[in-house]
Amino acid sequence: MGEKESKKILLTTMPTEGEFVNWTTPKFFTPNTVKYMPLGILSLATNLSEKHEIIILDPSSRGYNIEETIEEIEKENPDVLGLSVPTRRVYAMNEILKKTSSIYKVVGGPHATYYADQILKARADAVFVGSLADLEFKEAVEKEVKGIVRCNTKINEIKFPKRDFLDIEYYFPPSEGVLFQAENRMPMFSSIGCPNKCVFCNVQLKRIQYKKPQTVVDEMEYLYSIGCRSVHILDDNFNIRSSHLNGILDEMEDKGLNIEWSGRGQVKMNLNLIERLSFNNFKRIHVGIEALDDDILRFLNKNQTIQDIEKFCEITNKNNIDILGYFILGNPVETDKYRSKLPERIRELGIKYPFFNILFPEPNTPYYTQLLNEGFYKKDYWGEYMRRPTPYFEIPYPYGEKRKQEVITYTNELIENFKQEPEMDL
Ligand code: B12
Repeated sequence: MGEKESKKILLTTMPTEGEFVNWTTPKFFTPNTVKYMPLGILSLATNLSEKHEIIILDPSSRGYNIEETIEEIEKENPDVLGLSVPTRRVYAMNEILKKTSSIYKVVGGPHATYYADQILKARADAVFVGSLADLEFKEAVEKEVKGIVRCNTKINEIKFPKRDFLDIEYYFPPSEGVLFQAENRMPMFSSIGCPNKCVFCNVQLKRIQYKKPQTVVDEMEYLYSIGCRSVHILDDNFNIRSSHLNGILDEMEDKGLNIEWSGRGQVKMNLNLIERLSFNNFKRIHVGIEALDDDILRFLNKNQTIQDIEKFCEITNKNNIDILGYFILGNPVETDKYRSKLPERIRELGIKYPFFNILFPEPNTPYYTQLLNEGFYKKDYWGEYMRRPTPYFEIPYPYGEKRKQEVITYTNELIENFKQEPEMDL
């Protein structure tokens, strides 16, 4: 096919079927109530040449299994098939690559960064490595580039993702069964990357890039125009840099934009900005608290102390911004005393929506490497699994089955204690 012709391009997320088991959120392995649009492939689609026909599939949100996903793809018979793959869905990726008939199949997303060679062996024609891939993908579609493509797209060189490739209303949160109410909430990203090196995180390599404030606020206005009434900035870490926040606030004030908004970031921020955020209709902040104990925070290499958490909570509450705090339980340095005091301390700090997770050794995390080095794991389970992914693989719990049950029971008790709705939320 020549460079000038229009192609049919199908971009898809991965179905959950067969994904490796992780005990992060114990009761709720398959969250389905809250759905988010797949921003990565929407961004790719928006930045392609307009001459192409583009189809977006989201089996991840739609709940399709692998077979249904393959059927949908085959029905469309695309010239280009693009898969967006998180590591835990590598089994589904392999099946889809094996059983679809597009002549040009490519893979991108978080899994591609670490496992490009294995993905090529699994029959992909090209693999896109790096955090933003829009410009490289655009070129590859025209030239059918093969092999590993190293990506270096800059955040301000691309257009923000258009949402109308998908049925927008399908993604609005329901009015029941959710942790908090936010009318027609939609996510967007204003930056990528994070400077911290927490041991449990598998995104250690991303260089930080910020969108221009003007583009951020243009995107908020666009979201409003398509029915959104609550914008969620779903960045890796949106509030590290004061000038980024001030820029957005200046722009919102200049334009008189008064939409409700929220964001995902860290407790260590310029606390002087909180009042101004609140004044500009900022309603809720999602932060990784992880633990209320300095030893645990140190173990996690979390760049914050109890004192930072306390100051942050005090000022945020004073300004009527709700706190959604993520916690990690099951740390090896956690004591019974710590656990029994935790609910009370969370209430004292005014963390309105505590969200409990269990420490999990994801592939490519410092925590997993540490478990290997210290002999808790006698072999490289993930290395082996990646060479031959089997459905629903479960890595053994590093501290034994008995301990695992204790941690799960205790975590579920905490969830009950706060009467959380059974739904994961980012
Ligand atoms: C927002 C977000 C979400 C949102 C939106 C996802 C999205 N963007 O499509 C929602 C809530 C849906 C989500 C869900 C999940 N997420 Co998420 N998510 C994120 C977060 C915070 C930011 C991603 C983002 O929007 N970036 C901005 C967009 C533009 O970039 P992008 O998605 O990376 O896409 C660019 C490139 O990766 C590349 N690319 C991506 N796909 C493809 C495909 C092709 C063909 C090509 C060429 C290129 C390409 O080009 C894109 C545009 O430049 C990241 C953290 C991070 N650091 O990346 C976690 C992260 C990606 N998520 C993660 C996980 C585990 C999940 C879930 C599996 C969780 C679950 N329990 O179900 C699901 C998978 C859903 C799916 N789409 O299949 C992990 C992945 C870990 C890993 N190594 O695999 C991350 C890294 C968080 C973490 N540290 O654990 N997520």
